[in-house]
Amino acid sequence: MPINRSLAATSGAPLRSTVPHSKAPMTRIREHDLDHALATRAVHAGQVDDPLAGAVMTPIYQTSTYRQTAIGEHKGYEYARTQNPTREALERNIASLEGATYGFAFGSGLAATDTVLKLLKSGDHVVCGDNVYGGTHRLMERVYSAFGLKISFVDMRNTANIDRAITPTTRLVYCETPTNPMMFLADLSAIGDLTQARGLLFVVDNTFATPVFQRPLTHGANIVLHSTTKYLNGHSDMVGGILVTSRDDLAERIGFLQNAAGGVPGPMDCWLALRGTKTLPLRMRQHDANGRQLAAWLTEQRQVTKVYYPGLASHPQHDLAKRQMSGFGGMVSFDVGEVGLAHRIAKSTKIFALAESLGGVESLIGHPASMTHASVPPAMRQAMGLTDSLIRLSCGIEEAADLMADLDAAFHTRA
Ligand code: P1T
Repeated sequence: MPINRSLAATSGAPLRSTVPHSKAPMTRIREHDLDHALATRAVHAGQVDDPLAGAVMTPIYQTSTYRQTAIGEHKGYEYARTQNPTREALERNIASLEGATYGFAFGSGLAATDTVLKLLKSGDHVVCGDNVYGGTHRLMERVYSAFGLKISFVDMRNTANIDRAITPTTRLVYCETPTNPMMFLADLSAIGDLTQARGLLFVVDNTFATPVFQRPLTHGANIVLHSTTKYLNGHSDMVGGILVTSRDDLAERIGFLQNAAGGVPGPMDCWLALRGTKTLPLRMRQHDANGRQLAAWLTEQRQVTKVYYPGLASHPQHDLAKRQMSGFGGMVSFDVGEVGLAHRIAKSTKIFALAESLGGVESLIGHPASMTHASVPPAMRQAMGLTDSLIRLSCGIEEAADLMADLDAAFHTRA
């Protein structure tokens, strides 16, 4: 089947807006955006050709507004907070990869999480994984609790913990799997069944696995969230987030919030993310291969007391990982049992850059206790095994042997 990317197929190119002011803008995939296999969709889904010059790449519509031919007469684009063709291409592309109907891009992953929490109201209760990105924890605890949301943080490795935490005011279950940085898994199908039976919203942050390795909507999730800053962009050159869903009612409300609260990304960042997703399946293969090799190598190092990677047969949830993921990715955490050694390793690598973030082509090393998860209370960190001697690796796409040699040299740096 030919790939249809005409602008008319995108928007219907109406002369009059299809989005009345009272209605939310909703970016919906077109039927043909679900044609073909994932790797083909990564390159083509959601894109539009440039109607002016026929540019093969979706242009960056770097504009804040659009000319109207008469009052209320336009091509479906009025103001760039509400609609932008580059953003819509990205929203359709990632919705297609996740098998969703609608996509909504935001200025950061946390802005996407913020929008999820705005679906709720004061007094509502959220059951959230106890191990989530530190910023997600901080947003819930330090921002939304002041607006009357009640949050319970539970260990989602055991679905029964979620069941036990549910109260009559529970509205939402918020889950990361694999988790950042402990690489704990949650059983998506089991939680999908539970939330459906209890009438709760089920939101999954799929940033670590990406749709290449895991598609939460097929397990009963209602909304999938990404920090597009990470693997989807893959080149560490923008910050963004996205929500995708197939539910019309949720799409309408998220679209309303995207426009009403305005946490949208700029077109340049959307374009960078869109360029990234074209190579996502290719990059994930190499991240995964490097993740597997490095995790296995780490288990053999005498300085390493523990390795956290779902692709290891020794991972307590390896069977679940094999069931719900088709690859394990490039994130590996390990403990060296001694804070001083962790600090020495983190500052001594040459290829691995000591930096926040993850998912880029370049390898990064991080110290979660003082970096990404510094805002999580120390007692909570300790309880889940997130010690001060834990190191997190984002394995890039470099040669695995070079990465191992880099770590090996860092392991042997003298105090
Ligand atoms: O940084 P931002 O684009 O706002 O995304 C937030 C976010 C959401 N979900 C997960 C799983 C994340 O890892 C993040 C951001 N994480 C880092 C910056 C980090 O180094 O872990």
